[in-house]
This record gives sequence, structure tokens and C-alpha cells, in this order.
Amino acid sequence: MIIRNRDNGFNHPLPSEITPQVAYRNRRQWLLAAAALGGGGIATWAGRNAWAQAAAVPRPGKLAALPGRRSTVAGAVTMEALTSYDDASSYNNYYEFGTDKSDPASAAGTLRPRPWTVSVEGLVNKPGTFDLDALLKLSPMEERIYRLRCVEGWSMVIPWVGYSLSELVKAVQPQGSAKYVEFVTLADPKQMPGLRANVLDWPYVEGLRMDEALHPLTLLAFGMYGEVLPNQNGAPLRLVVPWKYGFKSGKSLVKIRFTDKEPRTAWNVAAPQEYGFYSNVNPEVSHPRWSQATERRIGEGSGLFAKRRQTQMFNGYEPQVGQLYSGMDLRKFF
Ligand SMILES: Nc1nc2c(c(=O)[nH]1)N[C@H]1C(S)=C(S)[C@@H](COP(=O)(O)O)O[C@H]1N2
Ligand SMILES: [Mo]
Repeated sequence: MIIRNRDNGFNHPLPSEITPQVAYRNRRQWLLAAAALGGGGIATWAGRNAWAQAAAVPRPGKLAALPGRRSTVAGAVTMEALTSYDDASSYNNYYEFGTDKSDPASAAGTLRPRPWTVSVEGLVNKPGTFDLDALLKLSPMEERIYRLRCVEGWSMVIPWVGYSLSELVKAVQPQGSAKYVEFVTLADPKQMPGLRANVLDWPYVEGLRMDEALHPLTLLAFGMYGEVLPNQNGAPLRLVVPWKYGFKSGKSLVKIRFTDKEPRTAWNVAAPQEYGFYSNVNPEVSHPRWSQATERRIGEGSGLFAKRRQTQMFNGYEPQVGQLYSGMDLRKFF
């Protein structure tokens, strides 16, 4: 039955009709509908399904095991199907090993992820050089299933293993004057053939505002799919900032510097009109050369047959991070 709303003339179903409509759907449709709501939302069947998925992430059996307990951080486990390990480890952006998507998987064998140290510098009370083993022990490992969306318009769903970057930030005690964190990644021509090309002003540098670096979703990742990171995905440690375009997630970190000035990031230096400092996923702000309204999930077909998904504001993490940007003009600070 349809009633006419006297105020605007539009037809609305009666509230009593809505419940039977939901009941007609089979459970699969219901799960899909619930999953589309992303994190927060419905915590019944879909919620249980996500936990089951988190517990059942299969280990590819290629690299050393690195298990993590299921994360309890809000929004840290999406209910969407995982991208296959093969896709996640063979379709990569890691320009230090070449600019084709298949280059990193074939060329990153020369990267030596051990021994490895990360230096922490700048406006902190406890600067120093941290050995990888010390970083691995700093906080319990968690498994987090995040969407990662590239500025080029593709996305993946990957079970990362790591802990909140905030654990490391708190351990080194930033000073009150520290407003930003700069992330510098490895640039060693002996290990990285791509450095011969002047695509970027090496080393690859990224940055976050302090509150972004402290947000619990910002992950310092050491592994994926229950194992240590493959070289092409940024071994031995990288950032994963799920609400920003993929390039903000720097790979193979060697230096973390706390500063009072906005860091000059590699992509912003290369093309300032195309890549801003914030680079929050935003379907409403186009890249100057293409729209950001939709995306292709890797593994869901390609070319003319690719299914396009609607890109979500902040990549679907708006409930968790939206308030970090309240009052900011996101067209100006893109
Ligand atoms: N050092 C470094 N980090 C990097 C990149 C890079 O070229 N060099 N590419 C970025 C981009 S553009 C994306 S989309 C993600 C891709 O991560 P993935 O290969 O694990 O999916 O890594 C980011 N981190
Ligand atoms: Mo990207």
C-alpha cells in the first residue's frame, strides 16, 4: 500500500510495509546490504560473518608467519570479500622497482628487508634508531581488513597485520611543538633499479598531520594474510592509512620525523595541482585528469567488463575519521 504525503506529494511506503520487504530478501542479499553499510552499522549476521572471515584468512604459505589477533579498533575490519593474495602481491605500485603494476613483483627480490632499522628524529623527547625486532615487539600484532584505494581508481581489500602507529608515536614522546609526521622510505640504488628513472624526487616521502598519525586506524603494518610483507608490498614495514589514497601509505620506511611544518611529500612536489597534502579519498573532488566517483575492485573483471563500485567518502571510513576534518574546505585541502 502506498500513501500520499500531503507535504510534498511524493509516494512513501507505510512503515508497516518496510519490515515485510526486508523479510522477503534471502539471507545473502541481506548480508550484501548490511556489508554495504561498512564498519559501524549492523552487527548481527554480517558482523558474525566478518569475524568468521577474519579468523579464517588463509595463509598463502610463501613467507614467514606473522599472525595477529583480531582488531577491536572501530572500523578496522571490513565485511567485504578479500582480494586474493596473488592479486594483492602482483599488482602493485612501488616506483622504486618500476612503474608497471607487474614490475615490483618481479624486481623487488633485490630488496633486503633484514637487517633493518628505522630512525625517529625531530621534535620528540626520545629520538633514536629502532631495530626491526624491537619494533615488532613494541605492541601486540593485530589483523585488520582494510580497503586500500589507489588514486588511479582501483581498490583492494587486504588483511594487514600490524599495530596502530600511535603506539610508536606515544613511545617516542612527541613535543608540544610537533604538528606533523614525515615518513621517509628507502632509496638505495643498489637494491632499487627504479631509482635510475627520475619519476619522483627520491626518496619517496609522505606525511600526516599529528592527529591523523595518532588516529587508531592508522596502521604500522609488518605483514598481510598472516605472513610478513612481501617485498613488493613494502617489506619490512609500511604505513596503511585506509581513508587516504594509496600513495599516502609509504612502503619500506626508514625514517620518521616529527616537525612543526607540513612535510613536502613526493607526489605533492612532483605535481602539486594533482596531489595535495591531505589526499583523503573523496568521490566529490575529481583528480584534474579523471573522476574519483567510482572505482574498480581488483579481481572483479577488467577493461570493458569491469564492474565499477561507487567510491565512498573517506573510502568508507567517514564515521571514524570525518571529524578530523570538520570545518575544513575539502576542495581547498584536497
Ligand atoms: N616507497 C613507496 N611507497 C609507496 C609507493 C611507491 O611507489 N613507493 N606507491 C604508493 C601507492 S601509489 C599505492 S596505491 C600503494 C600500493 O600498495 P600495495 O602495492 O601494497 O597495494 O603503495 C604506496 N606506497
Ligand atoms: Mo596509488
